[in-house]
Amino acid sequence: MTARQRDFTAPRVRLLTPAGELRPTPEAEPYLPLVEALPDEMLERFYRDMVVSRRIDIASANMQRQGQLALWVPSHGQEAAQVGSAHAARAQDHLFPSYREHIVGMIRGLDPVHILELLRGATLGGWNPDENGNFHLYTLVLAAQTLHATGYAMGLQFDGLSGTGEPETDAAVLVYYGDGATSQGDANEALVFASSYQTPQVFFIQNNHWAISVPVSRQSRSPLSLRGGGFGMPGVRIDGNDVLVSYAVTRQSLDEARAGAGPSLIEALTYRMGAHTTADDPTKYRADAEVQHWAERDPITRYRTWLAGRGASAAFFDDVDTEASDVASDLRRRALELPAPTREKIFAHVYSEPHPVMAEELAWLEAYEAGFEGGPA
Ligand SMILES: Cc1ncc(C[n+]2csc(CCOP(=O)(O)OP(=O)(O)O)c2C)c(N)n1
Ligand SMILES: [Mg+2]
Repeated sequence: MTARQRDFTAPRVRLLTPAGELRPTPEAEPYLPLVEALPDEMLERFYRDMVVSRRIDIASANMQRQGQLALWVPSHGQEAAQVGSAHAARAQDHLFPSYREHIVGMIRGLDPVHILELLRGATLGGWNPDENGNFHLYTLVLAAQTLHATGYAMGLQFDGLSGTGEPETDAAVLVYYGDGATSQGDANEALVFASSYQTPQVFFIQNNHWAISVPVSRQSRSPLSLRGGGFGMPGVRIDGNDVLVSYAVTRQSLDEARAGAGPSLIEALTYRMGAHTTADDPTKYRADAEVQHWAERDPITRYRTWLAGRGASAAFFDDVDTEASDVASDLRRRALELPAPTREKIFAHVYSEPHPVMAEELAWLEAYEAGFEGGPA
């Protein structure tokens, strides 16, 4: 045996077992007080948000199948990772999503109709993060948001908006990306800069085990949480289907980042139960047994069991179901009413001043479309 390291393992930090029992693993013990400090309303809110997320997922996937959305990006199975971590952020923090974090945006105050607007092709842009809880734009270019986030965190630091010792105003950055995105150069460059400048930042990897049809086992031979240590920052691997640990570990990491302790990395082990997007068919590349294994670790079921065990009533669960249905049907109704963008809008914001090429292209498009009037559709 040579001195070369061959053992690459990391414990999975967990508070809530798949059976819904609060039984912290040894590494999770220090996080327990953060959960014990949560009021009942917050614990109930976690459940509500996870159920709302799942209902919106179903309603939106249906809309895509009915031809009302160009695409839907499901988050079924990842509700605990997203809801727990989103609630860990403070109002002044900045969140940089990839493209699957719909409920994170909603928790920050984004009206989800703006997400459907994008996926319906009814807008040519996104939303203003300043008016939407510092929830930044979706980024389809894998891992690009990790660099945006690190740049933003450096800016916070240079502007003296973090690490001053004022917990109510010090800000931090939380950036989401996937297991596949960890292979991008951008993700690695972001880790280098974050570590070099000790940015106030948390990297949150949702390891849902697949990058479309490529399994995470192909992309990394060691737990992704170990990448933190390789770049000189703490890394922790959590059970991403446990909303309590997702909340507590992210809370602690963001608190430390705001206080000036530098960046850290969280790998949330979870599973994408559905397709990558509605354009994907996962039955072509993954085994039913694997999906079944994860179905038995469902984040909502385990949390519901725990809540019921500590006294949540049947009426509470019924109310949440009703509310989630209402939110989803209201969203659907509003999405169907979204006006299509006018053809002028495509050209209007390319340059700040009128531009002859834009005028020429608009005239061409108008003439082209006029050619269909009265003729074949
Ligand atoms: C730079 C870049 N390369 C490739 C793609 C195509 N692509 C879109 S999603 C995806 C897989 C991403 O997997 P992961 O990071 O694990 O996130 P997940 O979709 O599983 O949440 C790929 C390869 C892309 N969008 N951007
Ligand atoms: Mg993935």
